[in-house]
Amino acid sequence: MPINDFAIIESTLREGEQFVGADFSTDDKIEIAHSLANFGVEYIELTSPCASPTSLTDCTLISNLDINAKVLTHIRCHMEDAKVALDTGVDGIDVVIGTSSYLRDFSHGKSIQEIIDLAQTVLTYIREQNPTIELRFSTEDSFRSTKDDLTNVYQAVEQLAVVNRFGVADTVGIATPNSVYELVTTLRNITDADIEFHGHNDTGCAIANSHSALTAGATHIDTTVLGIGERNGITPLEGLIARLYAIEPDYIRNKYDLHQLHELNQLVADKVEIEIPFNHYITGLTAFTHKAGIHAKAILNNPETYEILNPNDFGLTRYISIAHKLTGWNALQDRASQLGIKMDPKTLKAVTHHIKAMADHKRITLSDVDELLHQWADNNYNLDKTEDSSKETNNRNKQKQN
Ligand code: HCA
Ligand code: CU
Repeated sequence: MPINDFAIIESTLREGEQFVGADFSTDDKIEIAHSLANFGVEYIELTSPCASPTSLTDCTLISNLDINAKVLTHIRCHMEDAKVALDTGVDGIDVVIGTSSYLRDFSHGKSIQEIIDLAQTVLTYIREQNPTIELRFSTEDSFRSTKDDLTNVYQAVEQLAVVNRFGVADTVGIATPNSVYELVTTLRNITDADIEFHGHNDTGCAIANSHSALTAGATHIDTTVLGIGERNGITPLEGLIARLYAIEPDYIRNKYDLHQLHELNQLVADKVEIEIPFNHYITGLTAFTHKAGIHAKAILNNPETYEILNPNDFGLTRYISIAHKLTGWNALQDRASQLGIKMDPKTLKAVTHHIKAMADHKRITLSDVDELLHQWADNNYNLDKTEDSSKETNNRNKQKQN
């Protein structure tokens, strides 16, 4: 199924607050909310107003901000929580209750029938109080709940005809793309309402699982910036964007302001006092860095040979690393022309050989390479000297080792 109609429920200000390093002040939340809305996420989910006194006031405050995103809050399936959430002025309420035996036995202690009864009471109440609020019902730990239990719960809620959206949650990161596809398909057969997927990343499947949910008919995906959340978090916003851009680049380019992604990542990384991981999707330091000579050559001819994401679309640039033993003469030629140096192919290949030999024995830097390119172009070295100078380097290094 083509990915051409979905929405992001951005939960940095809810699931993300559950990240061990997160302690957002009110101003932080306002800044992040603006930044998320400017990027273009459709929804911003906030911590339950029942979590703390400031969570309540922040919920009301952020609901009233002039931003281009709907504001949701997230509550337990609980009458008191529902009453407080309704008073905040949010655009929508996400209600959740655990259905796995773990959560029934070790958390809230309710049977499936009691869950159904409670859901009926709480959801009907919210709908009566506010006929237009967006109402979502989700089962926590869906992927360790039995199919029968889930079907019974979802069918009972569907019959109430009060919710706009159902959710499935991979609370512990156990799901795989196949199991997500299967569960979302089951739910799709129960309801015509929207379907949301929330996936934890304990086993590295969160992005693939989110994508699988969309292909099975889900309409909403939960993300957080940098994937922050409980334990190692959930589907990272940047990873979802990368995954979907790889399939529908035009659609994603038009839907979100991709140039803002890096700044948004840096903002959240600073607030939670972490670095953006070097290998992070799109915004990590090495996401657009190429190294091996054969990669560099093809990248210089046509970047798409080794890039499915165009860094320019994200306001970023690619980098070709050349100061190492895996370098190649095409990359060095490109560097030489950046420096305004002209070299005949024979000299270029010889200097490449020299640089590789040198890098075999010590770490070299881009300025070492630049210096060598200049020296060789100025004929300070000729081909005979090459041999000598690599020998010299070898000898020097050998002496150092001894
Ligand atoms: C949690 C709850 C939740 C809820 C997801 C949802 C989860 O563990 O804090 O409402 O869909 O992972 O199950 O984040
Ligand atoms: Cu979660």
